[in-house]
Amino acid sequence: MGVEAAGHRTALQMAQEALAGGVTMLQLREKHAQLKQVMEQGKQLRDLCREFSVPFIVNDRIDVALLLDADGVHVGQDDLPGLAARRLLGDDKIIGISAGTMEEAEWAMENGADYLGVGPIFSTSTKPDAGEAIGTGLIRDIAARWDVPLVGIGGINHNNASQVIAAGAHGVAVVSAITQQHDPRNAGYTLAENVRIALYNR
Ligand code: TZP
Ligand code: MG
Repeated sequence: MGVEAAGHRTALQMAQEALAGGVTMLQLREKHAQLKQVMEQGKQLRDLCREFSVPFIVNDRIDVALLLDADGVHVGQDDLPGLAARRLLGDDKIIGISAGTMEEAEWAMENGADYLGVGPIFSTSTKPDAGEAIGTGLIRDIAARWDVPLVGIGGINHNNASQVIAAGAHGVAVVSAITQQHDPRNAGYTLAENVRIALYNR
């Protein structure tokens, strides 16, 4: 969820609808806006997540996560390492780390990841530098090696989420499957429901 949301909705309205639909975690992902604006929006998103009892995660920025008293941070392979994030945030916060290869997954595990974000599973236009789609094989391979929560990301929607869960993911992370939809609340509901059904059937 970026500060600039799609269409006529603000990021806060979009988040409110997605949460009302039943999404189970929200990440503040903003790469371009001024930090004072990110902090302001972040406070509102954090308070909203607290109302819905849903964890609020900040992407990339450990400083912002700390200042907002977020529930955790998500770091990529180019961001501050997980162990450094842990020193700053402490043991009670969630630290998620991205992995697109087994080597990156190893690094993430060595860095104390609480969950791995694995992708891009399918092709995506939301993140132009995400690289080629990797499919669900890496999720299968990581799940066979470690007992760590896995979250698939990249081109996931209510139609293909079940494939990701069937491969061994515990959840999915999406941008466009909610933010680019006419009815984000219903999109969030359908996605969460399909994930629950796929987890039940695994
Ligand atoms: N990291 C890997 S793919 C991706 C990120 C942030 C973008 C996901 O967006 P979408 O619209 O769900 O494909
Ligand atoms: Mg990052």
